Amino acid sequence: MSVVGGLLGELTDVGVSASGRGYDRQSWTAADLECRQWFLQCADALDLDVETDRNGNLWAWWRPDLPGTAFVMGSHLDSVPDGGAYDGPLGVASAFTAIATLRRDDFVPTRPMAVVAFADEEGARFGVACVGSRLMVGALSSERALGLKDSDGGSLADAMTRAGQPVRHVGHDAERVARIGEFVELHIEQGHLPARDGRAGLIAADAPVGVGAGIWPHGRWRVDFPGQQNHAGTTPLAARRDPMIGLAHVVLAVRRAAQTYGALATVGKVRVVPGAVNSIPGSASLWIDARAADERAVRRVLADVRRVTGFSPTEESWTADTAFDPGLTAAVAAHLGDVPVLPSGAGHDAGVLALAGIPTTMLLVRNPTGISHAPEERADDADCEHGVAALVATIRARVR
Ligand code: HGY
Ligand code: MN
Ligand code: MN
Repeated sequence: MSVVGGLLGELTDVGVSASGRGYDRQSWTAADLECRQWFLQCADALDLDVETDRNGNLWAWWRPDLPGTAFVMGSHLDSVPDGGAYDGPLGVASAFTAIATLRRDDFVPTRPMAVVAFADEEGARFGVACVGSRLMVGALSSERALGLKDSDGGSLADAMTRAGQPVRHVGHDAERVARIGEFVELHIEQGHLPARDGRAGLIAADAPVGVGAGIWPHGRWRVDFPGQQNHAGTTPLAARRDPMIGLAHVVLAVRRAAQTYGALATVGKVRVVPGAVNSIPGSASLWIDARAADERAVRRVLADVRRVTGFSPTEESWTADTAFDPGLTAAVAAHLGDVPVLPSGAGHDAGVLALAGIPTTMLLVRNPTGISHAPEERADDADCEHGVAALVATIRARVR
Protein backbone atom coordinates (compact mmCIF):
# COMPACT_ATOMS: atom_id res chain seq x y z
CA MET A 1 0.00 0.00 0.00
CA SER A 2 1.48 3.29 -1.04
CA VAL A 3 1.94 5.75 1.78
CA VAL A 4 2.99 8.75 -0.27
CA GLY A 5 0.40 8.26 -2.98
CA GLY A 6 -2.10 7.26 -0.33
CA LEU A 7 -2.53 8.73 3.13
CA LEU A 8 0.38 11.18 3.07
CA GLY A 9 -0.83 12.44 -0.29
CA GLU A 10 -4.16 13.37 1.27
CA LEU A 11 -2.37 16.17 3.14
CA THR A 12 -0.81 17.67 0.01
CA ASP A 13 -3.06 20.73 -0.01
CA VAL A 14 -3.40 21.18 3.76
CA GLY A 15 -1.68 24.23 5.23
CA VAL A 16 0.41 25.18 2.18
CA SER A 17 2.71 28.02 3.28
CA ALA A 18 2.89 31.53 1.84
CA SER A 19 5.82 30.45 -0.33
CA GLY A 20 3.46 27.99 -2.00
CA ARG A 21 6.16 25.30 -1.76
CA GLY A 22 6.19 24.33 1.90
CA TYR A 23 3.77 23.89 4.77
CA ASP A 24 2.76 26.06 7.70
CA ARG A 25 0.85 23.88 10.15
CA GLN A 26 1.82 25.44 13.46
CA SER A 27 0.17 23.95 16.51
CA TRP A 28 -3.52 24.66 17.10
CA THR A 29 -3.86 26.73 13.92
CA ALA A 30 -6.54 25.96 11.32
CA ALA A 31 -4.04 23.97 9.25
CA ASP A 32 -3.07 21.87 12.26
CA LEU A 33 -6.73 21.25 13.02
CA GLU A 34 -7.26 20.11 9.43
CA CYS A 35 -4.42 17.62 9.89
CA ARG A 36 -6.00 16.45 13.13
CA GLN A 37 -9.27 15.87 11.23
CA TRP A 38 -7.30 13.81 8.70
CA PHE A 39 -5.98 11.69 11.57
CA LEU A 40 -9.54 10.98 12.73
CA GLN A 41 -10.57 10.03 9.18
CA CYS A 42 -7.59 7.65 8.83
CA ALA A 43 -8.47 6.01 12.12
CA ASP A 44 -12.13 5.79 11.23
CA ALA A 45 -11.37 4.15 7.90
CA LEU A 46 -9.46 1.46 9.80
CA ASP A 47 -12.14 1.12 12.44
CA LEU A 48 -9.70 2.10 15.19
CA ASP A 49 -10.85 3.53 18.53
CA VAL A 50 -9.94 7.20 18.58
CA GLU A 51 -9.33 9.39 21.61
CA THR A 52 -7.82 12.77 22.33
CA ASP A 53 -5.94 12.76 25.61
CA ARG A 54 -5.86 15.51 28.19
CA ASN A 55 -2.89 17.15 26.48
CA GLY A 56 -4.35 17.18 22.99
CA ASN A 57 -2.41 14.16 21.72
CA LEU A 58 -4.43 12.03 19.28
CA TRP A 59 -4.61 8.25 19.72
CA ALA A 60 -6.03 5.56 17.42
CA TRP A 61 -6.25 2.18 19.18
CA TRP A 62 -6.33 -1.31 17.67
CA ARG A 63 -7.64 -3.85 20.19
CA PRO A 64 -7.22 -1.72 23.31
CA ASP A 65 -9.17 -4.44 25.12
CA LEU A 66 -6.29 -6.91 24.93
CA PRO A 67 -4.17 -7.47 28.02
CA GLY A 68 -0.62 -6.16 28.26
CA THR A 69 1.09 -2.92 27.46
CA ALA A 70 0.72 -1.37 24.04
CA PHE A 71 2.94 -1.22 21.00
CA VAL A 72 2.69 2.45 20.03
CA MET A 73 3.89 4.11 16.82
CA GLY A 74 3.34 7.50 15.23
CA SER A 75 4.87 10.96 15.28
CA HIS A 76 3.45 14.51 14.97
CA LEU A 77 1.41 16.57 12.48
CA ASP A 78 2.44 20.14 13.24
CA SER A 79 5.21 21.80 11.24
CA VAL A 80 7.68 24.65 11.38
CA PRO A 81 6.78 27.65 9.17
CA ASP A 82 7.44 26.73 5.51
CA GLY A 83 8.38 23.20 6.53
CA GLY A 84 8.49 20.09 4.41
CA ALA A 85 5.77 17.53 3.73
CA TYR A 86 7.40 14.60 5.51
CA ASP A 87 8.64 15.80 8.93
CA GLY A 88 5.99 14.34 11.23
CA PRO A 89 3.15 13.29 8.92
CA LEU A 90 5.28 10.57 7.24
CA GLY A 91 5.46 8.78 10.60
CA VAL A 92 1.73 9.03 11.22
CA ALA A 93 0.72 8.06 7.65
CA SER A 94 3.20 5.16 7.70
CA ALA A 95 1.75 3.88 10.98
CA PHE A 96 -1.80 3.87 9.59
CA THR A 97 -0.58 2.28 6.35
CA ALA A 98 1.22 -0.42 8.34
CA ILE A 99 -2.02 -1.26 10.16
CA ALA A 100 -3.93 -1.34 6.87
CA THR A 101 -1.30 -3.71 5.46
CA LEU A 102 -1.45 -5.98 8.51
CA ARG A 103 -5.26 -5.96 8.42
CA ARG A 104 -5.22 -6.92 4.72
CA ASP A 105 -2.89 -9.82 5.60
CA ASP A 106 -5.17 -10.98 8.43
CA PHE A 107 -2.66 -10.17 11.14
CA VAL A 108 -4.19 -10.42 14.60
CA PRO A 109 -2.54 -8.37 17.34
CA THR A 110 -1.83 -10.14 20.62
CA ARG A 111 -1.62 -6.91 22.59
CA PRO A 112 -3.00 -3.40 22.24
CA MET A 113 -1.56 -1.25 19.47
CA ALA A 114 -1.93 2.47 18.88
CA VAL A 115 -1.06 5.20 16.41
CA VAL A 116 -0.32 8.50 18.15
CA ALA A 117 0.03 12.04 16.83
CA PHE A 118 1.68 14.10 19.55
CA ALA A 119 0.56 17.71 19.79
CA ASP A 120 2.94 20.62 19.18
CA GLU A 121 6.18 18.73 18.56
CA GLU A 122 7.95 21.54 16.72
CA GLY A 123 7.26 24.22 19.31
CA ALA A 124 7.37 26.67 16.39
CA ARG A 125 4.47 28.77 17.67
CA PHE A 126 4.90 28.68 21.46
CA GLY A 127 8.65 28.12 21.66
CA VAL A 128 8.94 24.84 23.57
CA ALA A 129 9.53 21.60 21.64
CA CYS A 130 7.44 18.45 22.16
CA VAL A 131 4.78 20.07 24.34
CA GLY A 132 2.21 17.26 24.00
CA SER A 133 4.61 14.43 24.82
CA ARG A 134 6.44 16.40 27.54
CA LEU A 135 3.15 17.19 29.28
CA MET A 136 2.13 13.52 29.05
CA VAL A 137 5.33 12.25 30.72
CA GLY A 138 5.45 15.07 33.24
CA ALA A 139 8.55 16.74 31.77
CA LEU A 140 6.73 20.07 31.36
CA SER A 141 4.46 21.62 33.97
CA SER A 142 0.91 22.45 32.93
CA GLU A 143 1.36 25.95 34.38
CA ARG A 144 4.40 26.67 32.21
CA ALA A 145 2.83 25.09 29.13
CA LEU A 146 -0.50 26.88 29.32
CA GLY A 147 1.22 30.20 29.90
CA LEU A 148 3.44 29.92 26.80
CA LYS A 149 2.79 32.79 24.39
CA ASP A 150 2.99 33.02 20.61
CA SER A 151 4.35 36.05 18.75
CA ASP A 152 0.92 37.73 18.92
CA GLY A 153 0.87 37.35 22.70
CA GLY A 154 -1.80 34.63 22.59
CA SER A 155 -1.40 31.84 25.14
CA LEU A 156 -1.29 28.11 24.50
CA ALA A 157 -4.28 27.79 26.82
CA ASP A 158 -6.34 30.15 24.63
CA ALA A 159 -5.24 28.46 21.42
CA MET A 160 -6.17 25.00 22.71
CA THR A 161 -9.48 26.24 24.14
CA ARG A 162 -10.36 27.96 20.87
CA ALA A 163 -9.56 24.71 19.06
CA GLY A 164 -12.06 22.95 21.28
CA GLN A 165 -9.40 21.19 23.34
CA PRO A 166 -10.21 21.44 27.09
CA VAL A 167 -7.21 22.51 29.17
CA ARG A 168 -8.46 21.92 32.71
CA HIS A 169 -6.76 18.51 32.98
CA VAL A 170 -3.58 19.30 31.02
CA GLY A 171 -0.58 17.67 32.66
CA HIS A 172 1.18 14.44 33.59
CA ASP A 173 -0.77 11.39 32.40
CA ALA A 174 0.91 8.59 34.38
CA GLU A 175 -1.83 6.08 33.63
CA ARG A 176 -1.40 6.56 29.87
CA VAL A 177 2.39 6.39 30.12
CA ALA A 178 2.04 3.08 32.01
CA ARG A 179 0.00 1.66 29.12
CA ILE A 180 2.84 2.18 26.64
CA GLY A 181 5.00 -0.94 26.36
CA GLU A 182 7.21 0.45 23.62
CA PHE A 183 7.17 3.33 21.18
CA VAL A 184 8.63 3.23 17.66
CA GLU A 185 8.61 6.54 15.78
CA LEU A 186 9.14 6.44 12.03
CA HIS A 187 10.54 9.73 10.73
CA ILE A 188 12.27 11.11 7.68
CA GLU A 189 16.04 11.37 8.15
CA GLN A 190 17.11 14.98 8.77
CA GLY A 191 20.69 15.72 7.80
CA HIS A 192 23.26 13.01 7.24
CA LEU A 193 24.83 12.31 10.63
CA PRO A 194 27.47 9.54 10.87
CA ALA A 195 26.11 6.08 11.65
CA ARG A 196 27.91 3.89 14.17
CA ASP A 197 30.03 2.53 11.34
CA GLY A 198 31.01 6.08 10.45
CA ARG A 199 29.10 6.35 7.19
CA ALA A 200 27.33 9.73 6.96
CA GLY A 201 23.65 8.98 6.95
CA LEU A 202 21.55 6.59 4.93
CA ILE A 203 22.81 7.86 1.57
CA ALA A 204 26.41 6.89 2.40
CA ALA A 205 25.15 3.63 3.87
CA ASP A 206 23.13 3.01 0.71
CA ALA A 207 20.19 2.03 2.89
CA PRO A 208 16.56 3.16 2.51
CA VAL A 209 15.85 2.74 6.20
CA GLY A 210 17.90 2.98 9.39
CA VAL A 211 17.28 2.70 13.11
CA GLY A 212 17.76 5.57 15.54
CA ALA A 213 20.50 5.33 18.15
CA GLY A 214 19.50 8.44 20.03
CA ILE A 215 19.19 12.22 19.90
CA TRP A 216 21.86 14.83 20.37
CA PRO A 217 21.51 17.13 23.37
CA HIS A 218 20.01 20.42 22.23
CA GLY A 219 18.25 23.48 23.50
CA ARG A 220 16.69 26.85 22.72
CA TRP A 221 17.58 30.18 24.32
CA ARG A 222 16.16 33.69 24.06
CA VAL A 223 17.99 37.02 24.30
CA ASP A 224 16.16 40.37 24.62
CA PHE A 225 17.76 43.66 23.60
CA PRO A 226 16.30 46.92 25.00
CA GLY A 227 16.56 50.11 22.95
CA GLN A 228 15.17 53.59 22.49
CA GLN A 229 12.67 53.88 19.67
CA ASN A 230 13.31 56.92 17.53
CA HIS A 231 13.42 58.35 14.03
CA ALA A 232 16.02 56.78 11.72
CA GLY A 233 16.64 60.03 9.92
CA THR A 234 16.87 62.49 12.77
CA THR A 235 18.66 60.75 15.63
CA PRO A 236 22.44 61.22 15.82
CA LEU A 237 24.38 57.95 16.08
CA ALA A 238 25.88 59.02 19.40
CA ALA A 239 22.40 59.57 20.83
CA ARG A 240 21.06 56.17 19.87
CA ARG A 241 20.23 53.12 21.97
CA ASP A 242 19.93 50.76 19.02
CA PRO A 243 19.13 47.13 20.06
CA MET A 244 20.24 45.82 16.68
CA ILE A 245 23.90 46.36 17.49
CA GLY A 246 23.76 43.95 20.41
CA LEU A 247 21.66 41.55 18.38
CA ALA A 248 24.18 41.52 15.56
CA HIS A 249 27.00 40.95 18.07
CA VAL A 250 25.23 37.90 19.52
CA VAL A 251 24.47 36.42 16.09
CA LEU A 252 28.16 36.55 15.17
CA ALA A 253 29.24 35.27 18.60
CA VAL A 254 26.90 32.28 18.26
CA ARG A 255 28.43 31.26 14.95
CA ARG A 256 32.01 31.75 16.19
CA ALA A 257 31.37 29.70 19.33
CA ALA A 258 29.75 26.91 17.32
CA GLN A 259 32.82 26.73 15.11
CA THR A 260 35.10 26.76 18.13
CA TYR A 261 33.37 23.86 19.88
CA GLY A 262 32.23 21.79 16.88
CA ALA A 263 28.57 22.47 17.66
CA LEU A 264 25.60 23.41 15.47
CA ALA A 265 24.11 26.72 16.57
CA THR A 266 21.57 28.82 14.77
CA VAL A 267 19.76 32.11 15.13
CA GLY A 268 16.72 31.41 12.99
CA LYS A 269 14.20 33.71 14.61
CA VAL A 270 14.42 37.38 15.52
CA ARG A 271 11.75 39.85 16.53
CA VAL A 272 12.27 43.60 16.01
CA VAL A 273 9.79 46.11 17.41
CA PRO A 274 8.25 48.08 15.74
CA GLY A 275 9.99 46.70 12.66
CA ALA A 276 9.82 49.83 10.53
CA VAL A 277 12.61 50.48 8.06
CA ASN A 278 12.78 54.13 9.15
CA SER A 279 12.57 53.65 12.93
CA ILE A 280 15.33 52.79 15.33
CA PRO A 281 13.84 49.76 17.09
CA GLY A 282 12.59 50.14 20.64
CA SER A 283 13.45 46.53 21.37
CA ALA A 284 14.57 43.32 19.70
CA SER A 285 14.77 39.64 20.58
CA LEU A 286 16.52 36.62 19.11
CA TRP A 287 16.35 32.91 19.72
CA ILE A 288 19.34 30.53 19.66
CA ASP A 289 19.09 26.83 18.79
CA ALA A 290 22.28 24.99 19.80
CA ARG A 291 23.09 21.28 19.50
CA ALA A 292 26.08 18.97 19.55
CA ALA A 293 26.96 15.31 20.04
CA ASP A 294 28.28 16.33 23.47
CA GLU A 295 26.36 18.47 25.97
CA ARG A 296 29.57 20.18 27.12
CA ALA A 297 30.03 21.63 23.64
CA VAL A 298 26.52 23.09 23.74
CA ARG A 299 27.08 24.58 27.19
CA ARG A 300 30.41 26.05 26.05
CA VAL A 301 28.73 27.76 23.11
CA LEU A 302 26.29 29.50 25.43
CA ALA A 303 29.00 30.37 27.94
CA ASP A 304 31.09 31.94 25.17
CA VAL A 305 28.15 33.99 23.96
CA ARG A 306 27.64 35.33 27.49
CA ARG A 307 31.36 36.06 27.96
CA VAL A 308 31.95 37.68 24.58
CA THR A 309 28.78 39.76 24.33
CA GLY A 310 27.76 40.39 27.92
CA PHE A 311 24.21 39.29 27.08
CA SER A 312 22.73 36.37 29.02
CA PRO A 313 20.57 33.98 26.94
CA THR A 314 17.56 32.58 28.84
CA GLU A 315 17.02 28.86 28.36
CA GLU A 316 13.49 28.13 27.03
CA SER A 317 13.76 24.45 26.06
CA TRP A 318 16.30 21.73 26.78
CA THR A 319 16.63 18.11 25.62
CA ALA A 320 19.33 16.05 27.32
CA ASP A 321 21.55 13.63 25.44
CA THR A 322 19.17 10.77 24.65
CA ALA A 323 19.98 7.12 23.98
CA PHE A 324 17.15 4.97 22.69
CA ASP A 325 16.53 1.63 24.38
CA PRO A 326 19.60 -0.44 23.38
CA GLY A 327 17.76 -3.77 23.44
CA LEU A 328 14.83 -2.53 21.38
CA THR A 329 17.12 -0.67 18.98
CA ALA A 330 19.32 -3.73 18.44
CA ALA A 331 16.31 -6.03 18.06
CA VAL A 332 14.62 -3.76 15.50
CA ALA A 333 17.86 -3.35 13.54
CA ALA A 334 18.30 -7.12 13.57
CA HIS A 335 14.68 -7.76 12.48
CA LEU A 336 15.44 -5.51 9.51
CA GLY A 337 18.64 -7.23 8.49
CA ASP A 338 21.21 -5.13 10.29
CA VAL A 339 20.35 -1.76 8.87
CA PRO A 340 22.45 1.26 9.91
CA VAL A 341 21.98 2.59 13.44
CA LEU A 342 22.49 6.34 13.53
CA PRO A 343 22.01 9.33 15.84
CA SER A 344 19.61 12.16 15.20
CA GLY A 345 20.54 15.81 15.44
CA ALA A 346 16.84 16.54 15.27
CA GLY A 347 14.63 16.31 18.32
CA HIS A 348 11.61 14.02 18.42
CA ASP A 349 8.80 12.95 20.71
CA ALA A 350 10.60 9.61 20.76
CA GLY A 351 13.37 11.37 22.69
CA VAL A 352 10.92 12.62 25.29
CA LEU A 353 9.46 9.15 25.80
CA ALA A 354 12.91 7.57 25.93
CA LEU A 355 14.02 10.03 28.63
CA ALA A 356 10.85 9.15 30.54
CA GLY A 357 11.95 5.50 30.61
CA ILE A 358 9.62 4.15 27.95
CA PRO A 359 11.40 1.60 25.69
CA THR A 360 11.71 3.63 22.50
CA THR A 361 13.50 3.64 19.19
CA MET A 362 13.08 5.20 15.75
CA LEU A 363 12.94 4.09 12.14
CA LEU A 364 14.57 6.67 9.87
CA VAL A 365 13.66 6.88 6.18
CA ARG A 366 16.41 8.01 3.80
CA ASN A 367 16.38 11.67 2.80
CA PRO A 368 18.45 12.06 -0.41
CA THR A 369 19.46 15.66 0.29
CA GLY A 370 19.21 15.59 4.09
CA ILE A 371 17.36 18.92 3.83
CA SER A 372 14.54 19.38 6.33
CA HIS A 373 12.52 22.24 7.84
CA ALA A 374 12.33 23.52 4.27
CA PRO A 375 10.07 22.90 1.24
CA GLU A 376 12.89 20.96 -0.43
CA GLU A 377 12.59 18.18 2.19
CA ARG A 378 11.80 14.93 0.41
CA ALA A 379 12.07 11.16 0.49
CA ASP A 380 11.78 8.84 -2.51
CA ASP A 381 8.44 7.05 -2.69
CA ALA A 382 10.21 3.69 -2.81
CA ASP A 383 12.08 4.54 0.40
CA CYS A 384 8.82 5.52 2.08
CA GLU A 385 7.44 2.11 1.11
CA HIS A 386 10.55 0.52 2.62
CA GLY A 387 9.74 2.50 5.77
CA VAL A 388 6.24 1.06 5.96
CA ALA A 389 7.59 -2.44 5.29
CA ALA A 390 10.12 -1.95 8.10
CA LEU A 391 7.33 -0.88 10.44
CA VAL A 392 5.24 -3.91 9.44
CA ALA A 393 8.22 -6.23 10.01
CA THR A 394 8.85 -4.61 13.38
CA ILE A 395 5.24 -5.07 14.43
CA ARG A 396 5.22 -8.69 13.28
CA ALA A 397 8.35 -9.31 15.36
CA ARG A 398 7.24 -7.36 18.43
CA VAL A 399 3.48 -7.93 18.60
CA ARG A 400 2.93 -11.63 18.39
O1 HGY B 1 13.82 20.92 16.12
C1 HGY B 1 13.90 19.72 15.96
O2 HGY B 1 14.96 19.15 16.07
C2 HGY B 1 12.69 18.92 15.60
O3 HGY B 1 12.49 18.99 14.23
N1 HGY B 1 11.54 19.36 16.32
MN1 MN C 1 10.93 19.07 12.75
MN1 MN D 1 9.68 15.89 13.37
